[in-house]
Amino acid sequence: MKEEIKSVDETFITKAIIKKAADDWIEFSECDVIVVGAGPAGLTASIYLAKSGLKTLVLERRLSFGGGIGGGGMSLHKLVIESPADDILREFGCRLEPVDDNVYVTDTAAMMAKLAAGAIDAGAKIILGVVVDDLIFRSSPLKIVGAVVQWTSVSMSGLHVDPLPIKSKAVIDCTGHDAEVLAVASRKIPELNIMVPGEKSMWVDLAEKLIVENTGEVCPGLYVAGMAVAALHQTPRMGPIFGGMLLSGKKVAELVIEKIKLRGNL
Ligand code: 48F
Repeated sequence: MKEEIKSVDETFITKAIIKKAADDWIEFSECDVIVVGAGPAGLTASIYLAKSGLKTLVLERRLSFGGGIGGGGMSLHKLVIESPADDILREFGCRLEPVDDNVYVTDTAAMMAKLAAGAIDAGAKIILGVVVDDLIFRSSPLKIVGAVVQWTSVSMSGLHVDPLPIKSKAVIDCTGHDAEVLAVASRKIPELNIMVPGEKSMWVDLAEKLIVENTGEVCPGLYVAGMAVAALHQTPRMGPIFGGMLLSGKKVAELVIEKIKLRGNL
């Protein structure tokens, strides 16, 4: 005989959600790393950051993760991955189909799901529906010490609602083509001398190489990975080939882990 469905009072649902969400926000209001954007670069970075034991918070504007993965190439549900980035996807159980020597194709849905599951299983906290619209900074020495967060829905409404600050040892801009966090830093903290000229037109091989090469620290406490690197360094775009995004995410994680360990904070 089937068990009867458990009866749950309406206000119990309300209280459980508010209490548990508040617990998370309080817990993560001070963390090791804030990753802004849950696209391929942000998800990959958060996997390795969380695996290393760092308290990692991923803040994503949309109500879904994956960023540009879901759109595949011109909305076709496949993406191209070149080696050695295929190893990263294999590590998280994503199936790859070889199409040439060291070149593979995967399903967009599989890649989104496997990277996100990898990050969550490693211990990263992903919060959807929030936008990072500013940074917290200190001078002497000049450094970034956190990010400022607003609900996406509030931000879209145009209502005047003050956001909330979250402190961290590092903030990583993984916001993609518009490099939104760096753009804010450039506009609102001019002493950082950050310029965001935007990416160049397509040149796949060069783009993939330069994305990984230029991934790294922008100023103390602020890092960049993924397509935001191209916007910062005015390097070419590459379209729906994703090896560079994954390798960039992994590289930034390694740099942040190294830096935080060096500071003796871990
Ligand atoms: O755009 P996105 O996928 O960036 P990425 O990780 O990868 C780029 C590729 O998708 C593709 C490409 C590579 O071949 O050219 O375009 O560099 O993911 C960025 C994520 O950041 C979120 C956005 O919704 C997306 O999911 N995002 C952008 N700005 C903010 C943000 C913000 N200010 N606050 C929170 N999330």
